[in-house]
Amino acid sequence: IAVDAAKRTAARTAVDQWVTEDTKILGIGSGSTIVHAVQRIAERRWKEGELADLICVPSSYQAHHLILDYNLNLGDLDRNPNIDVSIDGADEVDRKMVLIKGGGGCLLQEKVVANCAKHFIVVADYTKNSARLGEQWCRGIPIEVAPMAYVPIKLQIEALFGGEASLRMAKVKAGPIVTDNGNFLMDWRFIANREYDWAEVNTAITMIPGVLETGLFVNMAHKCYFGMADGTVKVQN
Ligand code: DER
Repeated sequence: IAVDAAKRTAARTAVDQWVTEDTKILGIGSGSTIVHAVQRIAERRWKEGELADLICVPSSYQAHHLILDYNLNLGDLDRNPNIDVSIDGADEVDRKMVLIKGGGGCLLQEKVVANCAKHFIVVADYTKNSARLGEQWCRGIPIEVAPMAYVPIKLQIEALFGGEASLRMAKVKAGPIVTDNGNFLMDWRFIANREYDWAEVNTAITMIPGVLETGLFVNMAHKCYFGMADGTVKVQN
């Protein structure tokens, strides 16, 4: 329960600091932490009569339904490409603010929405706060790929950077997970004690034909709010 309480504290703190009456367009991330952020926005909208004009742009079907469930104004990038603030979770954050995202399989739209935002704010519990990537998150770096290309992509990533890239299989559906965009997901378990230049890795993997997006968010996060086990919030810039 401590982890969920930490997610809640981080999310509510970030919303109250970054969503003001001047915030016109807000990007909504995906996962469990962002639910607390949307609940805080809904509380301020419907209990405190604030944020009536706020437009929320989703980064997944989950975020889309979350916005509708709380009767917030639903936007999209066709009409609202200039996002003021985007708030999203992360699977891990290192000391240089490199993020691993995609644990929930929504990394492609999340990265697009985050890129459209003037400020990209990450909200997370203390288990995501690492000195270096891989310290706590052991499921590897998610990569969204075109279904027909996943084997050559696997071979090329392993040849370039070592480790093992595997297709993410569904649990309550036979076969591989299919993303909101109709693609496959791979998880690349990199070599734990090897020093990687994550900007270089992100670029190299993204350039492999058939790769749509990686879950490496390099130089994107503006601030990260970590909910700590003692109920406090630690802010990392
Ligand atoms: O899949 C994602 O990118 C999610 O944002 C994930 O990174 C965070 O999910 P959580 O808030 O449920 O931990």
